[in-house]
Amino acid sequence: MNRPVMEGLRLNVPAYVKHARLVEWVARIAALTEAAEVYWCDGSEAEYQRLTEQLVAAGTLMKLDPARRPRSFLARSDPGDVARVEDRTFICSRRQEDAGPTNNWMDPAEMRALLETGRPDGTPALFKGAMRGRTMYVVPFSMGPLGSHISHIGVELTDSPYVAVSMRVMTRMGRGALDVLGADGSFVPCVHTVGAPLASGQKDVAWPCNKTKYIVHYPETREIWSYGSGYGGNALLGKKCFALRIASTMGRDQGWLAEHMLILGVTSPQGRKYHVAAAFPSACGKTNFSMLVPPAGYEGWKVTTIGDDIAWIKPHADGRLYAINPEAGYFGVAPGTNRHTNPNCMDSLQSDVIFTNVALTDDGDVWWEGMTDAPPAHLVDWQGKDWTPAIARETGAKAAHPNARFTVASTRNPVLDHQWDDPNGVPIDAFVFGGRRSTTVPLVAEARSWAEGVYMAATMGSETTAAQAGATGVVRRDPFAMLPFMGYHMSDYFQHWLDLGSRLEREGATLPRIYCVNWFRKGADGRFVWPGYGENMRVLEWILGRLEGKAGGEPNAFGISPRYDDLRWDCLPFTREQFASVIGIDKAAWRQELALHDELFRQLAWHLPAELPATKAHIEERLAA
Ligand code: SAT
Ligand code: MN
Repeated sequence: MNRPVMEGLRLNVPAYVKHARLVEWVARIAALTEAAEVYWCDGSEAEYQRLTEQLVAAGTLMKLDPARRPRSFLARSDPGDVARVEDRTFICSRRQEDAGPTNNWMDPAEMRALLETGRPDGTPALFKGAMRGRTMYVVPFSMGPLGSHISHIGVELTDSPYVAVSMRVMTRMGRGALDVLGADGSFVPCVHTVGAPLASGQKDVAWPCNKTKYIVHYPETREIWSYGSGYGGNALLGKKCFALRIASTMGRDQGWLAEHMLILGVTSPQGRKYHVAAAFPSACGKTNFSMLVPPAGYEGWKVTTIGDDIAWIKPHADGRLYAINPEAGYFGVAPGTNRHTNPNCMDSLQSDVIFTNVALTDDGDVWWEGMTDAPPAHLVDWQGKDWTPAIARETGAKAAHPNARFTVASTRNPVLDHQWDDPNGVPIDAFVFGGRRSTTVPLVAEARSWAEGVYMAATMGSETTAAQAGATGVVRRDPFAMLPFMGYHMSDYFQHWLDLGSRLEREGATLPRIYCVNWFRKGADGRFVWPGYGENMRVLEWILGRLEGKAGGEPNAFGISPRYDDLRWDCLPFTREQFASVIGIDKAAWRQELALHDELFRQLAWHLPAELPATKAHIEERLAA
């Protein structure tokens, strides 16, 4: 193979790389960004060691105490780079209506001028020279088990070694992915720069980034370009950018689903196993649900994790939908995680973790709000400042940023499902959709049909969290928990779900049932009524009982919900009154809720499937009855 050597820059292509188009693209991006060096990641343990040591020397990572938190690190981001930036995220489809009203859109030619080629008025392209003084890492990765027919390959070019090491934790990264790619396999090209070129002799900062940020997707050519941020979904491009925004358009074109869903296995004491895929917005407990510990009274039940954030779901020849977790690690919210809310997660975090924006204890360990009842007497907060409970009382300063994260490999999880890496995936028995709603939406409701389930998912609302930049606690519609992650028009996506369901039904398949849940209703005292976490097992058991035709329920204006006696209450003091307050349908609240659904449908009027307003009319009739 022809191995290009550019002037002043060796591409350093390893002998095992056989893919000419990949090498040409690497050469083109290295030339555009004027990277000082090119390094191909092989994904080995030795490489991870070397890069993390280099990051420690650069001050980006701090090594935690090797006895308390072996092989673990703390990173502190720039205070201006702490979350996903939805207002800087673009879907650049050729036609604006294909991006839809819920996405930012720019004409692809205009965006390319801005990022790659320079504008007619002479403004230089943002990526021109953006990696000057930095190494460009070539990061090949597989989303999904290596070689699985459900998986896809991506290659990220990044000038952030923090991103390179994080991608090793979060994906099947390295040589194995290139082996799957072979000489001419297809891959999703992902270009990432922190947008902080270094002049010769200029000293670097611990967390380079740029105030200007662009997270850009070209759905037609399946490309991702990300500028200016080093954080999470803005920078680990396999995650939201590829596995949701680009993959959703691949799924539309190819007849499958890319969803913001955890996948769990649940096994009864009799040994029957089911698989549930559940969608919740960011920071609403997907990781906790996927690692649920069954409570007292549920001896012999087992919940195992396949994935905690993203599911790729494809119809199989047997008529069922099979899901894989495209990721290989967890990028989860630390604050609020503790031995009560998620003991399996706490166990996963004992070693081999990269923490970002949590607090540092005086003995070289980590802490975050909610980790223990009482905070340590002294900490260094996520911005590197002294923190004490007294300072917190006075100023309200949080020790950890509310969106502080851990990055850890799935294989650290003590309840990892034995099929988590199965190339065939697992067959899905039920879909669950849940928002964070302090009122209105019941604890659980079963859809009477696929279309009613799509309606529940499409009209889902949730109170915003710290996972996205902007105000928190505001209810916004978040259809399928996909609002920030859709790669095309939301209405076409609803249609895609409906079409897939009717196609499978026509073919005689038994579709997964669809459920809507809400763990977050609050009482008059402003506190959550439902205990949540492990107790969610009771709802899960009801769902499985419904699948088996054993559990009772009562038809409601909105789906079918359990009566008090349809759930098992062993070992949980939870009164009928409390239950009524989390399951009840308040007619006045629902009239207001439906008005909000109308607002959503008006916004999405273009291509909105007729089934949705029709389903709404049925709900209205039942409310009036
Ligand atoms: O930063 S991420 O987008 O990866 C996390 C999230 O919001 O779910
Ligand atoms: Mn997520």
